[in-house]
This record gives sequence, structure tokens and C-alpha cells, in this order.
Amino acid sequence: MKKRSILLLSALIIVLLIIWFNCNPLNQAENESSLNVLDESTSTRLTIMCTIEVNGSTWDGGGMTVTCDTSMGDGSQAEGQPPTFAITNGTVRNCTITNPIDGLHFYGGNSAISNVTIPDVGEDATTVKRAGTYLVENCVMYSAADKMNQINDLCTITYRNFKGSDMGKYVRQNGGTSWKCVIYIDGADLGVVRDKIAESDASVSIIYWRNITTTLETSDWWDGNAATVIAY
Ligand code: ADA
Ligand code: CA
Ligand code: CA
Repeated sequence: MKKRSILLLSALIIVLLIIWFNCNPLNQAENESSLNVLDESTSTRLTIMCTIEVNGSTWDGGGMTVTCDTSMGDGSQAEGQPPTFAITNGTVRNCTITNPIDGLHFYGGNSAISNVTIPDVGEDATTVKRAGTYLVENCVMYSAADKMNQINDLCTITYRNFKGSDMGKYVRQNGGTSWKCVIYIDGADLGVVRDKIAESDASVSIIYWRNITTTLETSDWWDGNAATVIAY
């Protein structure tokens, strides 16, 4: 009888120890750090459940694929969906993004993306959200239902050595805006463009371009009544 009580007591102590270990607040920091990561099984694929904020640093994917969980959005033409990356004075490079939703957003400073591949663009691929100086280089991006690159604030932005196809517009300064942006398109193999290479409603904006190939008729490359367009 006494033996049985000791056994039961031991079992109870073991159960209590297990519960304590799993609920221990000291373990919570470790649990929280895995909240943003669903699948790292091969360490080449990262599924995220919220935007990756890059602030004053370089995020180098080392060739990995980043996928936005469908709970974040589906990358349809609905406005206001979250981006995969929000970049402030930083750089994102060397990754492929699947289900990119609203792609990569620039929030100021000197920011850049390079070697980013998006096989199937979502609502759009890159967006200038705040004033700054930006570089989009060596990127490969396909299938934008409407815009590939959107500009919503003052900036100087260079798109260099781009490869892609199947888009409505390659670059669009936000419709109806009159502030100045300076756009450089330096090397773009655009394949099929359905509407315009670049469009801006601001007469103060300037588009510099060189080394562009596309199936679009040259007379349709630029929107008729806006920015100054200069081959350089
Ligand atoms: C459209 C829309 C803008 C903005 C933009 C974007 O042009 O009219 O308000 O949402 O898309 O950033 O995708
Ligand atoms: Ca849009
Ligand atoms: Ca967008």
C-alpha cells in the first residue's frame, strides 16, 4: 500500500514538472521567436505570417524562397494588402518571393533591392511609400496584372538590369499626383507590356531611359501628356 502511494506521488510530481516546464515563462522568448516562421525544414524556404521589416540593415536571403502565408492576403488587385518586405534605409537581396501580395515597399532613406525574383507578381511588385532615394537592380519579375512598379511619393529611383514579362505598366507614378520624381530605367528586358512602359501625370517628373527591349510599339512606350522623357 505504501509502495503504491509512493508510485502515485512520483507520477504526480513528474506530471507537474512537465506542465511547469512547458509553461515556464523563461521558455516563452524562444517560443515567440518561432511565431513568424512556419516552415524552415530545408532552410531554403521561409513562410512568413507578417511583413518583414528591414530597418537600417541588409536582409540577405542567400537564395532562399520567401512565401507569404495566405492569411496575409492573396495578391489580387485589391488595394491595401500588406507587403512582403517594408524597407527603411536598408537593402533586401538574394531571394525569390512566392505569394508576394503587395511586394516590396520603400519607406525612405537610401534603400535598395537586388537579385529579387518574383515569378508571379501580386497586386504590384515594388512601391515607393515615402520620399527617398532608391535602387531596384538585377531583379526578375513576371506576371503583373496591372503595375509592376508603383511610385507614391517624391523620389529618385533607378530600375537597373531588370528582366521580366507580362505586365500592364512597368512604372506608374500614382495617378493624379503632381509632385516630382526622377526615374531612371537603365536596362530592362520587359517582354510583353500591355499598356505603357511608364506613366506619370506630373509635368515636373523626368524619366531617363536606356537599353529597353519590349514587344510594345515604341509609340506606346510613354504616357502622352506628362513627364519629360529623355534617352541617355
Ligand atoms: C492604385 C491606387 C493607389 C495606390 C496604388 C498602390 O494606383 O489608386 O491609391 O493604392 O494603387 O500603391 O498600389
Ligand atoms: Ca495598386
Ligand atoms: Ca500596391
